[in-house]
Amino acid sequence: MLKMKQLGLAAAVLFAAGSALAAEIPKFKAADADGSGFVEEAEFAKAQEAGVKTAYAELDEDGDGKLSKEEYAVILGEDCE
Ligand SMILES: [Ca+2]
Repeated sequence: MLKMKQLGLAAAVLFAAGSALAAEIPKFKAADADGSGFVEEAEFAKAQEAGVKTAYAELDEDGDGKLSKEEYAVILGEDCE
C-alpha cells in the first residue's frame, strides 16, 4: 500500500517538474528577441539560460541553491545515478 502511495507521489512530482520544464521553452516570438523572423543561436542560448535558471529554482525545493540527489531525481526518477 505504501509502495502505491510512493508511486503516485513520484508520478505527481514528475508531472509537476515536467510541466515546469516544458513551460520554460519560450514561444517563437519571445525567443526571436530582435524580431528578425528567425531564432539565432545567441537568442536560443539566451532563452535557454533564462529557462534553466527558472527550472533550477523550481527543482531546488529547499531553496539552498543546490540540487540534492532527491531534488535531482525529480528529473530522472530513481535512475539518476
Ligand atoms: Ca536544494
